[in-house]
Amino acid sequence: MTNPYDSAKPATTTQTGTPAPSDAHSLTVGADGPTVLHDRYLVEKLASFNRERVPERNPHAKGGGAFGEFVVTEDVSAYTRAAAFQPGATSETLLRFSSVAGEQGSPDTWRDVRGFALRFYTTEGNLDIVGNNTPTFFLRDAMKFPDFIHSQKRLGDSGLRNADMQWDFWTLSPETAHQVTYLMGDRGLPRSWRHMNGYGSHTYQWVNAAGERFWVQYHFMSNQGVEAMGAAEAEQLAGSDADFYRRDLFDAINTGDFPSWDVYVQIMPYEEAKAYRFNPFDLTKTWSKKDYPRIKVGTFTLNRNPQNFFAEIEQAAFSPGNQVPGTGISPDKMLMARVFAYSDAQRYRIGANYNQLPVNQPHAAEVRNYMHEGQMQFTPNPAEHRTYTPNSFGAAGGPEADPVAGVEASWETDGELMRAAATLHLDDDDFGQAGTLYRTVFDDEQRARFLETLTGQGRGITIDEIRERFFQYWTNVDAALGEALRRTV
Ligand code: HDE
Repeated sequence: MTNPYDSAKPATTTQTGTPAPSDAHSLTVGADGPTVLHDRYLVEKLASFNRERVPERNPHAKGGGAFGEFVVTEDVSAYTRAAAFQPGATSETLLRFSSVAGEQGSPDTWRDVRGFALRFYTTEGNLDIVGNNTPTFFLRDAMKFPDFIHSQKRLGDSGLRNADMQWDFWTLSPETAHQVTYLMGDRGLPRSWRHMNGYGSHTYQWVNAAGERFWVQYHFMSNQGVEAMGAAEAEQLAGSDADFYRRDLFDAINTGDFPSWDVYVQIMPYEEAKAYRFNPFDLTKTWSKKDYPRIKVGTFTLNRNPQNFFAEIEQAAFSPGNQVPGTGISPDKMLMARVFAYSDAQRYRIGANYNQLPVNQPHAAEVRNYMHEGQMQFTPNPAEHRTYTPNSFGAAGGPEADPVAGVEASWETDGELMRAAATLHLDDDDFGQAGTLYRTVFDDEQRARFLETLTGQGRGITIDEIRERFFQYWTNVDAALGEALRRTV
């Protein structure tokens, strides 16, 4: 193999293609004289350097990702007409993993929920299922989201993270108990991104070719198995290798050890939502797999690392609003707010035309609309294309909306406008499913690690009133657990 270091280097250029004079010397008066302002290459290079960072995601700043392929191996066409979910269909995918609370430079192995943002580049446009490695979330109303994230980040005066703040919020918001139980359990410290499951978390909607509607929960089951990392190892790695997960994924794919996940769905017939014992649109709850067993759809495999981390991962812009014909959202309050929030965040982080970046463009469908201009417009429309619709210029004049192809998920709704807690169903309460998770899903070793973690958490609380609520919160989850914590903390 020729030595790559022997090849003659191409000439560096300015951003407009002109050969660059030097990457070592500024333009000065004499070798030792003042630097002149008209050194455009120096100014261009320094100005570019000052603008290299886009605002990090808030939350989910730290992460990593890769591309791959999804193959449908089963027949779920009875439930959805989406082209990407038809038997034998294949779609390119992008998956970004992330942590939630940490900033971009934070250690991968801090205890946290992990983001699992999955994109299918389908022939009907991009489908994004932007979930986590947990099937639930802390909240059921978006109004509390900014406050929740603030409580997980840093105190206003010292800029420090703080256990009192975290547990003050959690113990004043009982709906968080199910997700906090996941967070303080093994899911909060995965062995790697490859060794964890992903979940859509919300209830979504599927619509089949006959127009019949179903409620859906997405599950992405790791074929690498689900493994946890011990707290001591995680703490050591937080110091010695802050990018442990990112490196693990990149190296695995580089060596051809391609991770894969099986895609499953739980399907609830449309009408059953009304009578289900839990509110099926309550993001803090799971659907019993006895009531609605997982149905396999196919498998996706990650087999290609990004060529450029910033361009393809830092600027990847996922949104739960990116649905395709045959899929859609549900009346889950949090999900509906996310449909607005993600594109708002991305217009701020990246710019008005962020969807024209290669990583965000559809890769298997065309873009045709009348949104022609705005900051950094990348792809001008054909000259004969009109800037408005309706117009009298036929196909050349531009596209026309298609109410059949573009049909969206829907549901019936009525009632007075109000601000109120969601109506709870028969078995709904904030601690029941958390208790079930602790008592029947965790095994003995997991329960022991869980108690150890909570003991450490409890010892970090310095305000008596919050500590007492901490004990009560866990007693509500499981009385024996609450008593044990009163002994150990
Ligand atoms: Fe996010 N979330 N979120 N979130 N979220 C963002 O998007 C938001 C929620 C999740 O790898 C942001 O571009 C609101 C639930 C992931 O690029 C932002 C609410 C779930 C990622 C945002 C939620 C998530 C994000 C940050 C309450 C799991 C990383 C910047 C309604 C089911 C995606 C950005 C990636 C990122 C808003 C709640 C998961 C600010 C308003 C619930 C995996 O738009």
